[in-house]
Amino acid sequence: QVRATGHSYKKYNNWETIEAWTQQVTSENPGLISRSAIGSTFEGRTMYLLKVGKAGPNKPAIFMDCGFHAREWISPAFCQWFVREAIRTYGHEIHMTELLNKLDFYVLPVLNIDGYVYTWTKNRMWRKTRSTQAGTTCTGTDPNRNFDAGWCKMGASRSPCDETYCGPAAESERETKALANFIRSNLSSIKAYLTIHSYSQMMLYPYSYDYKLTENNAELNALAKATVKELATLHGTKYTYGPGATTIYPAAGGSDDWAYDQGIKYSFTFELRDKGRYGFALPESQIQPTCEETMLAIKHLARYVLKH
Ligand code: ING
Ligand code: ZN
Repeated sequence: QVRATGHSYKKYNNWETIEAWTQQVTSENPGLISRSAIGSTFEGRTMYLLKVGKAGPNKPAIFMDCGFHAREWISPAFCQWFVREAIRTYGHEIHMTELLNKLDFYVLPVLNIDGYVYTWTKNRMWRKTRSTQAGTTCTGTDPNRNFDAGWCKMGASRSPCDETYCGPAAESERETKALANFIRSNLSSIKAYLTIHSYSQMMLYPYSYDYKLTENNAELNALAKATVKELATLHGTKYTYGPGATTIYPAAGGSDDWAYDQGIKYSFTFELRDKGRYGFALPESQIQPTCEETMLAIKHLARYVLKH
């Protein structure tokens, strides 16, 4: 069977297509988008990062990544959708225009590229990276258990064959190391960290590695409440929200907890649609409604961050 290789925002795109899209969207929108590489994956693929915003001095930034877990295909679809909406509505819609004039969005379309490729070619339900190591025949580390935030202390496994394997050490994966290095190097500008997963319809904030609450828990709670309310205005999609440990499950080594402890006070994990009917295999017919409602949430959050 032959599948057209052209890019579509309403379809799931393979990595080859997404990679070509990062090049094309950048060259077609030079005043709004620039592309850099933050590293490469275990299998040698380039990790492209898009910077979306109108050029200006000393702008604050929001970092957003997609595709941590290979099988969560709606996540990379959302990062692509976000970039399109930014370029499509800049100069036409007042809120997007103000956002892009006053801050930059760093968008990492797929963190776990090797895993994503594997879900297209070998196993649709793969979650982890594709790194190998001496002493085991099992492949892959869970990138969202691999950050230096209570690393492997709970809700993670030290067994390389498990789905939540935390890796041989924190930041052992080339992909998580690249992301962490980029954030460490840009801490003075990054005001918010957003990481997009699926599924469950939840908006989570730290902590997941401990039952303790953050210093700004009340603010994060109020912001999450308002954000999921905004999301629901479009299609009535209901999200729950709260600290990760008590809202989904305790899990150490997550990127949102790590970013928060680096000093990024607005740090959230989004779990997009659905609640389990299709799960990771969310039909392509739901890409548009899911991305449209999530846009409302991200724009609401970004406006809040800009004002605070
Ligand atoms: N859920 C996340 C996971 O990595 C999570 C939940 C969020 C854990 C934040 C730790 C920190 O298990 C999915 N669906 O991947
Ligand atoms: Zn995930």
